[in-house]
Amino acid sequence: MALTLAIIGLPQSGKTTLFNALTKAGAPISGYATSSVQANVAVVQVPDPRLAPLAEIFKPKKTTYTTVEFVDVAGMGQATQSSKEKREGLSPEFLGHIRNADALAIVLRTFVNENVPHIYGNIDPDRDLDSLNAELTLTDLATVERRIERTTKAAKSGDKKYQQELEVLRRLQDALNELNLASQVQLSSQEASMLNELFLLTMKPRMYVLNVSEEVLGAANDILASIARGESCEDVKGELKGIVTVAQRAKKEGAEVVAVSARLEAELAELAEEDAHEYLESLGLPQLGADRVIQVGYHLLNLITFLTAGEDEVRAWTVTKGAKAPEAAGKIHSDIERGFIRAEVTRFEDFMTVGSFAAAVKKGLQRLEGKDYVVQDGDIVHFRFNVGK
Ligand SMILES: Nc1nc2c(ncn2[C@@H]2O[C@H](COP(=O)(O)OP(=O)(O)OP(=O)(O)O)[C@@H](O)[C@H]2O)c(=O)[nH]1
Ligand SMILES: [Mg+2]
Repeated sequence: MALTLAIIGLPQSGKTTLFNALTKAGAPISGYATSSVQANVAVVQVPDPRLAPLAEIFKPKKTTYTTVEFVDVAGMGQATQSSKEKREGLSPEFLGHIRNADALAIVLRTFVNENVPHIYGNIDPDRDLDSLNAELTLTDLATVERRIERTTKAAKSGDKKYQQELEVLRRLQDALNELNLASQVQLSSQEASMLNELFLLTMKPRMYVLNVSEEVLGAANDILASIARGESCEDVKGELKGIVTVAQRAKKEGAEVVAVSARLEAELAELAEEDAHEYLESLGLPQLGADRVIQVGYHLLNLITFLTAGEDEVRAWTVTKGAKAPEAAGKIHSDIERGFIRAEVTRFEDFMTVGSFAAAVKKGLQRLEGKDYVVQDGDIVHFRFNVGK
């Protein structure tokens, strides 16, 4: 099952435009709308520059990319406006869609477009993020308070487990009451796993997608790079100011941030790949923003890619960071996990310098790894296994 990123943001921030760009750039495998709340769902391929050169060498019958799922949900705006008075958080229909997401892609508008009014009357991504966060934290607060009620009753039995749980829930309650994100609360791994079943929205890993005007895209990318390096970028004007503020916030939170022009991306997605790349080059941009969003989203999910390569298929596979060789084998087939003997591992970069597995063995570039080997991103793996009788 593909892991899911929910695209959320204020009304008219460019969510659907981005979604369309993502699904075209990433070649949708499936797309459908669900339930009463309108949602667009699509599984997209994760762009991986390693597959094409491998396919060049192996000339396989099939090349297979890893995938992630994006959901574009309408409805947050209405919830934002009504619940401001009622302090009740998000509507249940909307929630259903984002509760189960593994991470959030939060679209923040900085683009100027006179034909697209902003619900708050002017452009201010920092305020918009506050507003979205308020919505999410209030929803989480309601969840936590319901749980506190239940746990308080259970704790009357004197069971220590419930006392502990209550203590953690109260800490969360205090943080959320101050409109802090649950992810900013210090928790031990045991405490964090205890909270998993609450599916808190502000616990989810998040990326900020700044939807910027096409004209400032280059400058926005420079700013993101500078801030990532720890520079301050105080001396900017206009639209760039908001971009700096969000980038600094992201850095403080440990969240990812990407700048795109959703409209430009949607237009580029209509072009043939070659034309799109030519156009990007003319703008001085290294890569499609949609590709960046997919790749950053993929890493946000704590996933890495290992590769298999042969004449039948060149393929990228997803495992969670830290997975050991047998678990990776199990992604291919449970028999391979069960009968795991060894993994022959060649680094992609090493393989490309020699061009074949035989040459890699000869040059000592292929390792034999056992069941405790932690698979690394970019490993080309061949599993030896034996399922016996
Ligand atoms: N200038 C400019 N306009 C954009 C950009 N992205 C989106 N728009 C326009 O903004 C409007 C809203 O875009 P949508 O993608 O529908 O926004 P949304 O967030 O899905 O809106 P709701 O689903 O109604 O909440 C459309 O008219 C888009 O053409 C952009 O990067 N630049
Ligand atoms: Mg939309």
